[in-house]
Amino acid sequence: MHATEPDEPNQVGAKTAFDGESYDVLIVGAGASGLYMLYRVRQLGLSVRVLEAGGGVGGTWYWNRYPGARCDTDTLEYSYSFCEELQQEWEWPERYPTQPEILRYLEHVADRFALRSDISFNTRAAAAAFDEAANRWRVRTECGDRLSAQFLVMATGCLSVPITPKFDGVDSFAGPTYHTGRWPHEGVDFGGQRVGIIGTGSSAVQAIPVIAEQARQLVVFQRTAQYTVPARNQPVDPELVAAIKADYAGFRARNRRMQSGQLSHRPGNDISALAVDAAERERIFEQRWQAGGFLFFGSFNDLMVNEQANAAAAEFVRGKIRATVRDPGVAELLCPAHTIACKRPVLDSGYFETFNRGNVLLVDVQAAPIREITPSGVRTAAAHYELDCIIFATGFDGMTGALTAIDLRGRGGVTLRGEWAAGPRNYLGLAVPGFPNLFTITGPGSPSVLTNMMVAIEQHVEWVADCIGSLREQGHSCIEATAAAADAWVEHVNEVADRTLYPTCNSWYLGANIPGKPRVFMPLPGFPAYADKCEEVAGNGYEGFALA
Ligand code: N01
Repeated sequence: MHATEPDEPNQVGAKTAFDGESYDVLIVGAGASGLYMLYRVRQLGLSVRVLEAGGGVGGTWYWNRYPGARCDTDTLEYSYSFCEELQQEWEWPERYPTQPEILRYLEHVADRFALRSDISFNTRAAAAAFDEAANRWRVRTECGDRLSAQFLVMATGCLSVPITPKFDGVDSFAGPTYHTGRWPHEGVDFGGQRVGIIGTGSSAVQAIPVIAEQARQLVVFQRTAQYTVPARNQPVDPELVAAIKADYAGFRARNRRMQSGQLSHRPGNDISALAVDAAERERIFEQRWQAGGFLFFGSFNDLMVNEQANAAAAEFVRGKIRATVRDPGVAELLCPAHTIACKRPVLDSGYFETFNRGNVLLVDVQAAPIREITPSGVRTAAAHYELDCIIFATGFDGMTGALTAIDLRGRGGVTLRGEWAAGPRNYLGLAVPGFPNLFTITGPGSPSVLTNMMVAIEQHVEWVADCIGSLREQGHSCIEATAAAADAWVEHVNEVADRTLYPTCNSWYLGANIPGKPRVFMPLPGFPAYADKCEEVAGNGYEGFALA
């Protein structure tokens, strides 16, 4: 039995009042990017509709309701900057916002700016084709609506298509199964249960300590051990809040000049890890470990470009794991061997400590892989584990998954799936040759997930809105990335990534979590140079684009 998805889209045939309507702009997705895109399009005075698969706004924060879910960017930075009153008035209680708080915030934004009237909920975009004769996108939803628009903006998120590995027997399990990315709205009571959780990525690392406190037994199936750094969540510091709010606009502007799009008030240490002796290196790592959060990854300026520097940071974290986990065998199993931070860095609240609990069992599924799911549990190559429920914390088809899930067809009926079969090919992570008037917010080839997502989203939305406004002002009806610009861009993204240690391990950044997905490093390391490039392109009359 599988837990049902919390929201089922309308069935084919159950058309809405918007069937047959045409708009200036159609937006797919009402998460943080879709909401802001809607707000900006309205400011242009254009007609617009948003198609949203879920039953409410929030995107990631609508779907990911697993226990312990919270953002790992500081609250004061993981929020919109476009409205001074909003950012002054909103009060975040803790250093990192919980999923319910972020959702409450996004719902507030939707209400405050009366955005809901232009959003069709429970409406999943199924297909979109560019009609060359009419110069319009024709969009079909799963419920059978047909809408059209001059511009189509994909605000579909970087991590919105959950992946459940195709384990043998996965449908035979007698108890409920859950995916962290599709958590039941009513929550789950794990009291008295034997719970299995597969995966040890960011979602699992947040969920495991919370579920361990509720469950009778928690069995953690780990394929790759995880480096995680203490989040050190705490109530927000009122003095810091006052200081930031005294000049919020300046704070946002400074964050937009940071590579991470955040932490301008706590910048990284701009020296090499190899420029200091071992004792000093240890002192700096320790200082940042105690401060908590992503500050650790700013201990030195070369952790992601120099193998020796990276190895020093990795060894520091392994030392912490060995000092925390009482059973030396379990501690060794929890010690990762790969490059630190080449998989998406993880922050935790008591993750390694959880393995000292009597009711938590760590199972190494790298040494003894999962063979099958049985009606009563999980069988690995070494043993069978009896379980009452199973949680798949197995991640997402990142960056491209939500775009290729929709049957997108450009000029001549060419499909995006086909065009991207060997990896995403686009210009600035924003536009795809052959797909005119289509924009992708935080698409592959842009910094997106390597940057504070709110900063990445605002930069993209503002660029796209300005672009649409400028096209209309100048009487252009069509914009399309050129093939040459896209080829050069893909080459640039690869070159930049290859100068770092990011491509050195199996991560979803590389598509390595999906069997058969081409191994291409998808996000671009390099905000704010990227934002400057986007400005330059626009300033040069949309260089690299063909305008008609
Ligand atoms: O997913 P993941 P996630 N057999 O892909 C394992 C963001 N996020 O949902 O590493 C056994 O990271 C897989 O093992 P391996 C954040 O960007 C942010 O946790 O591939 N195991 C891995 O351990 C994050 O990176 C926040 O060997 C299998 C796990 O499943 C992204 O979302 C919170 C397997 C998947 O980890 C995704 O995180 C949560 C198999 N067949 C998420 N297949 C915050 O802001 C996969 N695995 C805090």
